[in-house]
Amino acid sequence: NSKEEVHIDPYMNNLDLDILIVGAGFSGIYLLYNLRKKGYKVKIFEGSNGLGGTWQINRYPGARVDSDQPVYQLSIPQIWKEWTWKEKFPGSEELRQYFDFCDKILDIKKDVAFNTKVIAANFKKTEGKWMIKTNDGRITKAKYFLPCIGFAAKRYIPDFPGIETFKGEIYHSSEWPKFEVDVSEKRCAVIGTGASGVQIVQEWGKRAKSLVVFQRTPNLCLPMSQRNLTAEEQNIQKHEYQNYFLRREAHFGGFVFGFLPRDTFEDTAEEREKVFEALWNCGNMAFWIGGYQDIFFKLDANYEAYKFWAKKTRSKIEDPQKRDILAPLEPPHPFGTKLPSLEQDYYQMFNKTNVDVVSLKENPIIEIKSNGILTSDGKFHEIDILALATGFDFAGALLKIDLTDINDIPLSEHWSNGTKTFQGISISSFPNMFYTYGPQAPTAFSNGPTLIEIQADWIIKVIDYCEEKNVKYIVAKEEAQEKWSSEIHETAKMSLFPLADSWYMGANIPGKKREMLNFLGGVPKYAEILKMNLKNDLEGYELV
Ligand code: N01
Repeated sequence: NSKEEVHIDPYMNNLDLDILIVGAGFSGIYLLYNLRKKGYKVKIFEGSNGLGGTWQINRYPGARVDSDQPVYQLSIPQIWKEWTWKEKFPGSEELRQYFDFCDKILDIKKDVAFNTKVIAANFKKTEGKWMIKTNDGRITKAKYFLPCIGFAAKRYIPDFPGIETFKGEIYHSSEWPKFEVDVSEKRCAVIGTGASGVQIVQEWGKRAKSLVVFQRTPNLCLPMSQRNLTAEEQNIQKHEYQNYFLRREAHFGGFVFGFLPRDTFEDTAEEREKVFEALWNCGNMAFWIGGYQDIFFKLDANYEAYKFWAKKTRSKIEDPQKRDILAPLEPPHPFGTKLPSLEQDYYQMFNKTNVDVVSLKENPIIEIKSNGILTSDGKFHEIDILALATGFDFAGALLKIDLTDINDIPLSEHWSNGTKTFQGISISSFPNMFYTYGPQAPTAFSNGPTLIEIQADWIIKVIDYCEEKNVKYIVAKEEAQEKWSSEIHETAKMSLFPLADSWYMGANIPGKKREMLNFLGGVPKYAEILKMNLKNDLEGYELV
C-alpha cells in the first residue's frame, strides 16, 4: 500500500486506489476514517448527496431509529466525546446532523464522491484490481472493493394492478421528497405495516384529513420509551461509553442486554408474567431479544410471549373490529420472527375517527385506480396521497451492482439458486471484495453500528495482513462458502423463523428463493468466528 497520505479529488478521472468503498453510511465512514489513518488511498462513492446511508434516503415522516442511545453510534472517541444526542431514539433529522458532525470532526466528505452510483464492477485477475464503473461513465481502479450498501439498498414496490395509473402523490418510504408533504386536507393511505409503515402512520394519523392503512400482516409492535436526553445525563454517562461499546459486542443483538439464561417454562406462570412485564417496561427491543432463550425455538414458549403481547396491545385499541385486525387473539406468525417495531402511539392512532385499517388478508387489493384503491370486498378507497412502505429486497442489494467475478461470471448467476456467501462478508470467486451489513451475517438481528464495527475491524485487519504479505488477491474458497451457507440453513431449520413470511427469509419478494438470509448465532458468536478466522491465518480463503 501507499503508506504516505495521498489525497485525490474523488471526482477525478482514472482514479487508481488501494480501496474503494461504496456507500457513506456508518460502515463507509468508519472504514474510510480508519483505513485513511493507515495511509491507504481510499475513497467512498456515494449515490446520494449526503452522508448517513439509509438515514440520508429514508426521509419519510416520523423516521427514527429503533435502537436506544447510547448504543446506536460509532465508537470513535473524537465523535462521542463531543456529540450530544437530543433523544433516546433519535429521528432521521438528528441522525443526519450526527453524520455531518462526523464529517466536521473527521473530515470525511473530502474523500467522498457524492451523487456517484457504482453501476458495475469486475475483478481483473491479471492486474489484481477491480474495475469499477459509475453512472457518470468513469472507470475507477481499486485493489480492494468494499460495498457498504446495507440491507435496504434495493426498494421493493409490489406490482399492484393499475399502480401506474394513480394520479395522486405516491412515495416509497425510501424515496421520500425533501420537502414536507402536506397531508392536512388530504385523504391518505399507507400500504405496509413494517417499521416504516408504523412510523408513517404515527405521523399521518395526527395530521391527515383521513388515513387508511392497508395491512397484510400485523406488526407486533412493542412500546418505545422515547424521551429527551439531557446533556448532563449524557456527560455523566460518558466515562462508561468505552465499556458500553464493549458490552454491546457481547450480546446477541448488539445491544447491552441479552437473552435470559433459562427457558420459558422453567418459570411459573406468575414468574413469567413478572418477567414479561419487566421486559415490556424496558421500552426497547428487550421483549424481543432479551427474554427467555427458547423464544425462537419452541412454539409453546413463543406463544406465551405472544399472549402477553396481545393482552397488552388489545387493551390499547377501542374498536373491536380494528382490534382483531391489528392485534388478533391468535398469532399471525411466531412472535419476533418478523421484526416487532417500537411504537409510541401507533395503536392510539386507530382510536381516532379519521384513521382506519383494512386487512388485506381478507380483502386484498384488486386494483389501484387514478384516484384510489379497490379492494376485493368491492369497497373503493378514494385517496390523494399514497405511501408505499413495502420494504426492501435484502438479498437483491448487492445485485443492484452489475458485479462480475474473476471469470467474468455475474453474481446474479452465482446466486440464481439462492444466496451464498462466506461468513456473511465475502463471496467466493469475488476476490478482494468484502461487504458489510448484508446477507448471512447477523444483520437483521443486530444493532447496526455494533455489527458494522466488528465487520469493518476485521476487514481492516485482513487488508493489513494481505498487504504485509504482498498478497495479490484473497478469495473465499468454494467449499468454505458451501459449508457456511448450509450451516445458516441448518440452524434456521431448528428455529421458528421459517414459519414467517419475512424479509429475514427472503419471503417478502415474489419469486425469490425462500431461505434464511441471516446468521442466527448472534453477534458475539459471529465476532468470535471472524476472530478465529484471522487467528488461523484466514482459514477458508485462498491467498494468491
Ligand atoms: O419494510 P418491511 P420496512 N401487498 O419489509 C407489506 C428497518 N427499518 O421498510 O408483512 C401488501 O418490514 C409487508 O406485508 P407482510 C427494519 O430492520 C428500521 O417497514 O409482508 N402489503 C409489510 O407490512 C425493518 O425490518 C426502522 O405481509 C405488502 C411491509 O409492506 C426493515 O428496515 C425504520 C406487499 C414491508 O415491511 C424494513 O422495514 C424503518 C403487498 N404486495 C425500517 N408487499 C427503525 O429503526 C409488502 N407488503 C425504526
